Amino acid sequence: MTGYTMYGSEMSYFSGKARAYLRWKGVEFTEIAPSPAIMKEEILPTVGWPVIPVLKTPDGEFIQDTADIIAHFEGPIGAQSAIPEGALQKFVTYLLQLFADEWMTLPAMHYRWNHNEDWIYGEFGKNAAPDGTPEEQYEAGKAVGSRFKGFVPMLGITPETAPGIEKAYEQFLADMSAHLEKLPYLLGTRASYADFALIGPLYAHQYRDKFTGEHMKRTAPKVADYVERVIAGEGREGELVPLDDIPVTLLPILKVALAEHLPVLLNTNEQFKAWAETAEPHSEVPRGVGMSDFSTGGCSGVMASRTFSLLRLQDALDTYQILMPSDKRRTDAFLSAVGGDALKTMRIEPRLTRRNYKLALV
Ligand SMILES: N[C@@H](CCC(=O)N[C@@H](CS)C(=O)NCC(=O)O)C(=O)O
Repeated sequence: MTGYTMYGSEMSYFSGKARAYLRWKGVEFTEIAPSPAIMKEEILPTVGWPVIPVLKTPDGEFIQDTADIIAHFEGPIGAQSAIPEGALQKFVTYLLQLFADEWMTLPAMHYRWNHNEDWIYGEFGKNAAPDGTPEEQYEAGKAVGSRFKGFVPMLGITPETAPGIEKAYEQFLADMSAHLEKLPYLLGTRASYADFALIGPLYAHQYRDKFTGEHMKRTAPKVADYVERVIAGEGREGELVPLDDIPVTLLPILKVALAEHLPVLLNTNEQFKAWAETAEPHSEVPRGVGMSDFSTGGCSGVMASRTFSLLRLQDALDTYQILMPSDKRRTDAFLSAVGGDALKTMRIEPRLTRRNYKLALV
């Protein structure tokens, strides 16, 4: 497993997820922050849109999407798998990925763009104009960063929702700190897939961004320590919790995640279904299919209904729908305990897939 190149960045949410996994898995890879030339000459002609992380294999194949990057190394290689074997732990892993990838974008983007804006422009600028003066780097960074800042309103991040986003994040830090009192990783004494997913929001934005990171280290040092361990690829030894159990200390996190995210997912699914009724078979799916009301930390707002979230949800539902009866009974009891009853009957129809690095109908 040599000769892999990951086009990624220290400032990028999903690069952190992929990097943590690749290190944990022991993959030899070189990470390169894509210059404008790499973006134009390598990523755009193959992947078709400007995105990171992108993994280039020794055969010259390009893999985009962190789930696909991880899947590339899981399975037949014979080494330790990141995905738990236990049915309930596997299902919860995909629920945690859904939360980490698709809901934690709220605090990540809020804190970056409302508390670290000037600082992050400087960071983007170090990549975009490595030889420039600090002023030139700031301007170059602003040109790059403006595109990402542009996502803030469609995530429903406004002055009205900001206090709720902060309240929910503080609650998450408290719940995660309580969990880490009991276990060093989400599902045991070793790291697994859900830990890599959580590193997406927790590393680049919540730990590495200057002011947010200082806040985490001051108020939730156990979470900061966890982030340092997972991003370093630690946690290869140890075990997952025996008997396919879910640590009770994860329940508060999952309850809030489902209470806040599920209404948005249900509404997005309805809007997606309505869109699909008139769509051509196998067509590309738009990134948004309308707007959804949401509530977080007691504040309400409106956000774009993002179709990609349904793909991550589909992975969780797929594991649920093939459960053996005894696993299903345990999983149903678990879902009732965390407020996830709606998932028992939910279907993504038509099914989603990824084609040519984009979301598409199967
Ligand atoms: N779901 C993808 C998302 C990748 C992604 O959103 N990357 C961000 C940077 S962290 C990006 O480049 N976004 C550009 C865009 O969304 O247009 C994954 O898991 O890899």
